[in-house]
Amino acid sequence: MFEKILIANRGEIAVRVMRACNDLGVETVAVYSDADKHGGHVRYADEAYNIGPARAAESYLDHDAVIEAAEKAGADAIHPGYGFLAENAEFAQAVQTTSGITWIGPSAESMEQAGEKTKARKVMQAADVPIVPGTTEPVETEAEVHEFGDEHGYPIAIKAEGGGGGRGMKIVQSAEEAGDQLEAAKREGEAYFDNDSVYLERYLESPRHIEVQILADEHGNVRHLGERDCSLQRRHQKVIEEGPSPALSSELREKIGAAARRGADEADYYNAGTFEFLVEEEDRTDGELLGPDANFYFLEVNTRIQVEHCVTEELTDIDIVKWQIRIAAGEEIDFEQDDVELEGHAIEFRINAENAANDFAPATGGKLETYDPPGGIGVRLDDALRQGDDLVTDYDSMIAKLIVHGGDREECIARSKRALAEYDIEGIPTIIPFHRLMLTDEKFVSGTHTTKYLDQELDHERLEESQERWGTEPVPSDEEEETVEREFTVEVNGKRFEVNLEERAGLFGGDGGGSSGAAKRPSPRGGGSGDDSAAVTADGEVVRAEMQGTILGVNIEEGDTVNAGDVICVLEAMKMENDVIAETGGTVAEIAVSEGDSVDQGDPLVVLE
Ligand code: MV4
Repeated sequence: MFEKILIANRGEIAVRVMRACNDLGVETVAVYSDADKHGGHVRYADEAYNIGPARAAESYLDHDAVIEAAEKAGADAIHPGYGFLAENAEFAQAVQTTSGITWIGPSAESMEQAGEKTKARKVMQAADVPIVPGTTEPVETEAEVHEFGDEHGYPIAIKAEGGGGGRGMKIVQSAEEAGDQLEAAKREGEAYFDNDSVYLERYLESPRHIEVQILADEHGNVRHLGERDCSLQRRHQKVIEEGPSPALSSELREKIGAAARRGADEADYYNAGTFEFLVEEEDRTDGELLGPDANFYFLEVNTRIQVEHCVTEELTDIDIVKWQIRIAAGEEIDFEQDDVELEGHAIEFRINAENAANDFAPATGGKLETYDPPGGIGVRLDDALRQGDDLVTDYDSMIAKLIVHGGDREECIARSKRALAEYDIEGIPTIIPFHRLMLTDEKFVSGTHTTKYLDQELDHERLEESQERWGTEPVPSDEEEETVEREFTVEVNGKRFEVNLEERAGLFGGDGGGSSGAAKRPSPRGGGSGDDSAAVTADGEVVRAEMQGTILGVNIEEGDTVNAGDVICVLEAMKMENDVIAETGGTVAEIAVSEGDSVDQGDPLVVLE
């Protein structure tokens, strides 16, 4: 076993990995940027090294800085967590070739292979794992797209060889669109992944997103730990994950799990990994499940521990992170496939510092005035923050994960309602109100939601209502005067009452209003920095950066017409490439950024007229 592991990450996942280290009796080393000097992961570690400025490219993504810190600390292994360097084959290779330091993850070769989509499709095909009907070689011409459409029908997905996770995919609805979409897909592939190679798949209109957790060692043992259902997504960002899938029969579950196992075996894959599948929905009556003949197709492999791994840990009682470390240390998996049993039901809620009623706008700052997480039976919290901490907004907006376990889905949902009601956070907005809404949502509760549900079907008004009812921040309004809520406790005839008073914010000058976090005056979206009105001059709908990051590419030019839902530009943040999407259609009046620009949260990007 290793003696000391450096965790090349921050926040909750860094603490999660350190907890596994502690359980194994291994010392921990944190790295941190200037923005994270007081970070929870720094507090938790045995020792910690500053590796650079807030900008991730100069700290958490700096290969040399991370490896140097490991050498300085005398660490004998590096765990990358998720995001940042976790799926960077070049970094894995650099760690592997540094003497005395082991990479905790799959081989650099596996990571590279998973990144090349047609390669991965070929390997799966060889292992008899169904892939989405389509090509396993790149396509070049419009004629090839037409030919595919004639044979398989429309719509067709054109995907970038280097894509994944919601990027580099174009949908062709009819033969007339083939030429334009092929060109667009190639252009995006070239701009974002340095690779204009694209391939084709039949586009499934409303699939479920099912992923299978794999653990494999370097001695040829491959186990699957069941599946997670991640169908509840907003613009490719997962918000709630659960397992087992409420849609699969046990026969179908076994088939998909066995397929993932064959795939991992064929690819000589080791360490933890996730095999993603699309499962085609069918017309189902209440309580009916997808049977063994339902269509399922391999989509891609994630070569890292995932945010939602905890769902599987709760179901199987297997510590996946601990196994990642043991496998990297050369140990052999000591349980058989038949020993893996899924116990009950688990749901994970991502606690993001965002306001769901305001288009999930991330908080631009704030302090955890109150942080009082839930507990009790079936409740697990993975977090790194504590009451009194300032919110760090330089990376992503996820501050914690609540994972709830129950004997069945019904008990799990009841416990989830209870746990989310217990969760008391003040000083920053969170999407707890959104989660509480989902737990009363007919579609979610019945388990019939698909990947389209949040983006296309959920009524925005219900988000506002839930925010009003359960949120600590007011629903944004167009009115100038915001109200501030203050809580008082009174006793009337010996009985205790909690009283909320609403007052106009203007009545409080400065911070003369005491210490309640709830009394903070909310800043209107994008208005935080005050000086950004100078950056754009055109009138119209200003599209702003949702997070700090780097502009990887701009897809539009001034004068272009865009439709709602079009990708305007791509913003890299936390190593993830995020599409910036037009909320409304319009004409591009002004473009405030260009490729390579570094932007802060709230900065204007584009003005639409
Ligand atoms: C698809 C698809 C339908 N048909 N491919 C989106 C992320 C990228 N990694 C693959 N994605 C999809 N590929 C075919 N042939 C639908 C999606 C998709 C999706 C997939 C998983 C989870 C959420 C999604 C949301 C929208 C679209």
